Amino acid sequence: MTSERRFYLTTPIYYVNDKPHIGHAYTSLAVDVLARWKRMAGYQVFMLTGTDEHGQKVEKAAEARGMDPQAFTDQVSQAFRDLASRMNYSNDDFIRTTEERHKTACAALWKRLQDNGAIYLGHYEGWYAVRDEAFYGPDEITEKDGQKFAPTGAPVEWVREPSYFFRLADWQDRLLAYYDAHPDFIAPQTRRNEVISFVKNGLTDLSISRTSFKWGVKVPGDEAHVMYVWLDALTNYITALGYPDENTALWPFWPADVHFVGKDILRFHAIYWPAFLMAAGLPVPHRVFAHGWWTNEGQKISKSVGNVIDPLQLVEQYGLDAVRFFLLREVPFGNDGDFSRKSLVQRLNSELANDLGNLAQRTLSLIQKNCDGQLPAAGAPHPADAELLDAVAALPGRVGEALDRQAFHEALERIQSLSRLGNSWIDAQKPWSLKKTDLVRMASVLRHLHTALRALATVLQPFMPDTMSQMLDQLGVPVQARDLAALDTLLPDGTTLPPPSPLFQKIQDDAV
Ligand code: ME8
Repeated sequence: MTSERRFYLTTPIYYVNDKPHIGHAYTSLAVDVLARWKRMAGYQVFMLTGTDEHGQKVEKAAEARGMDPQAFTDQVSQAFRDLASRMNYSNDDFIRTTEERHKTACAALWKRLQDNGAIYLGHYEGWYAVRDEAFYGPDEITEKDGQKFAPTGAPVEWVREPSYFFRLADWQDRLLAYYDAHPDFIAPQTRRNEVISFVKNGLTDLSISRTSFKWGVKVPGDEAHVMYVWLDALTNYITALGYPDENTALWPFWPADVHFVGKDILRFHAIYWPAFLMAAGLPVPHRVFAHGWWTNEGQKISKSVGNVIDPLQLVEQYGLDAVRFFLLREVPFGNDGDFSRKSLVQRLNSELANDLGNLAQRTLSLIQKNCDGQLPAAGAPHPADAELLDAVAALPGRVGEALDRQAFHEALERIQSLSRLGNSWIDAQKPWSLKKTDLVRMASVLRHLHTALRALATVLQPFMPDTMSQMLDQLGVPVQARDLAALDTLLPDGTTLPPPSPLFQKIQDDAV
């Protein structure tokens, strides 16, 4: 395979200070859908997720539970691993920053930065927010009731300690030149503009080690220091490919095609990370996509408000694929979105049960009843066919185009519009009436509808893998003919189709 056919995509690695919630499930879901799509399009894909286990925030969380940090991180990291399997994510690796391979990679990157003159020893004095694991300048701080806060709302504390610094200020112009030469590096556009204006305002050197606590990767040659947790965390993306060994089978996946992140951590990925990489002489990722923030029924999701949404509870109640579909369908990827059970139920009932489910059930029952469950042959072309068949032929390209921009909602809208077209087409062609007047045309109409359903089920696989696999079973599509290229080959006439059963149930939810 050529290098163009490789695709590497990552989720953030999540802090293990608390159990996973809907926001974590959401980012990983988006990554999973794109990973599955690219595999289906013939790419060699590597999808990475994992947990970020060092730093003061995790150390404090362990302390608060009276646990040793390693035992604590073992426990919470497992909850993220379980989430990945329950949500049916297709990650190829799950990385933990407490693993030896990662410590090796961090030490190697540090040495390379040091050898390249990008690091110096100094003294840090300034504001630090443990919740964000981030340093803030004096102009960013506000005060309320005697407590100082970062712009994110996180409380800050004054830190004064010896520290190694990364010469970030040196990279200001080169970063701006990089953004300019690579307009797709930061998405969406509004966030790109924010990053550029932040960098234009001036960068200061970045403190990259701490001495006031121990829970981190030790700085090589100066063990009184642990590495700043963000330098440690970002390195995970290359650790997983074998860094510092650049001869591994996975290393050709670098640079990453897309790092998916929430908008809260874009600065780290779009400023610090490319600067570290350039300073180390390593290639910079192709793209960082920062999606928006979920609120719950209009409220910020927070433990203190008590409105944290447990993704596994939702799955329990509504089914895995319904939840996967809803999360990416409801909100334009990149925008903030509000989670509401009412809109979840509405979407599932109207788009899955009514539109797609009905189209499948109507078509497959008619084939079962009127064609002895054998896939009918398409008859002579009819002027009405083009409307449906042209839309079917265009579907994979249109979905792929949207997914290449990480516009998941648009991909689903394009799919949805074919389901709607299928329903209006079946109503207009009335195969149930043709049964009495023109059996050849009836067979042809049902065959075209089958072709449309096959395309719909194929392109929906990344979003709803289990349900679409059942749908493809019902459509008689062999397992080896379910990728995008297979759509170019028609199924043989007469293929036996099993008796259909409804794929989506309407939800009655009295609570909404
Ligand atoms: O920041 N809506 O980890 P983290 C949408 N360890 N997405 C949300 C969300 C919400 N309400 N809440 C969380 C870290 N997320 C670092 C990352 S990467 C090298 C290190 C998602 O556990 C979103 O992707 O705080 C956000 O960026 C991420 O969880 C933050 O996870």
